[in-house]
Amino acid sequence: MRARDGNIHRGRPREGLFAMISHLGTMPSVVAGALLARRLRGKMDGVVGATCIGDGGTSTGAFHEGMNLAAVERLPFVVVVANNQYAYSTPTRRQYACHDLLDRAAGYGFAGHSTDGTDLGACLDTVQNAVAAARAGNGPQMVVANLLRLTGHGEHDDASYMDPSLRASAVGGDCLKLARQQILTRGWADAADLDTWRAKAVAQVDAALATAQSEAPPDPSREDWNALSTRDLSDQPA
Ligand SMILES: Cc1ncc(C[n+]2csc(CCOP(=O)(O)OP(=O)(O)O)c2C)c(N)n1
Ligand SMILES: [Mg+2]
Repeated sequence: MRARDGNIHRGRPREGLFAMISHLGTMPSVVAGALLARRLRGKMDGVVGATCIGDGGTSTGAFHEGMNLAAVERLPFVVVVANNQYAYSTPTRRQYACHDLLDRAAGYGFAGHSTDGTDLGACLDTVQNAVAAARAGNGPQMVVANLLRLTGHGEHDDASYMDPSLRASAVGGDCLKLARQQILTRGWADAADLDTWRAKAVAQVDAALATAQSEAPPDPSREDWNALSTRDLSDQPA
């Protein structure tokens, strides 16, 4: 990102990867719109559109509009909700009044799937089934993965508001540690490989950080970096 933007705003629209929009709830509308555009051009050929969102994001008006459009148009659309029990500091009991976020799937006309968000294998199976169902013409699919956000929302948030009993509950496992265990148990990779990949990733992050920190700060009147791989899709400096 050349330190110019948050690390989740990159995209490659020509390859069908849209840069995430920070305004919560908008991505379902963007993905549904893209799917509709493909259909109108007669280019569906098995394509499935997917996006993910947090529990807090599901309360926005934009989320509702996107979900409704996807359902009415019966688009091959998959939305994965990471229900991590908090939106910033807002606990889920202050976020929604339905029993389970999955209850909303039926209201929208989506098929619903619940999964243990701390279980890598369960997540892979659930998302794979949802994608297959969407691809097979069964309309939009909503996956709700339950887990606990073990840190704050961002670096600035120490998560001191978090109910400590949640850590000991079924959702409280550390996804990364559990995934490592599962990968080893299932023989998908061995410990030496995992350690090497981790060390390589850490080195890459350290190098990127050092590069970003050694560069001059961006000059807004000259800077032409942008999050999209296709420059013609964004405004250029005068
Ligand atoms: C439309 C809109 N309103 C408010 C915000 C500010 N905001 C950013 S993240 C966030 C909480 C999101 O909660 P959740 O989706 O559960 O994500 P998590 O905190 O678990 O990462 C809020 C309110 C925003 N980005 N967009
Ligand atoms: Mg959340």
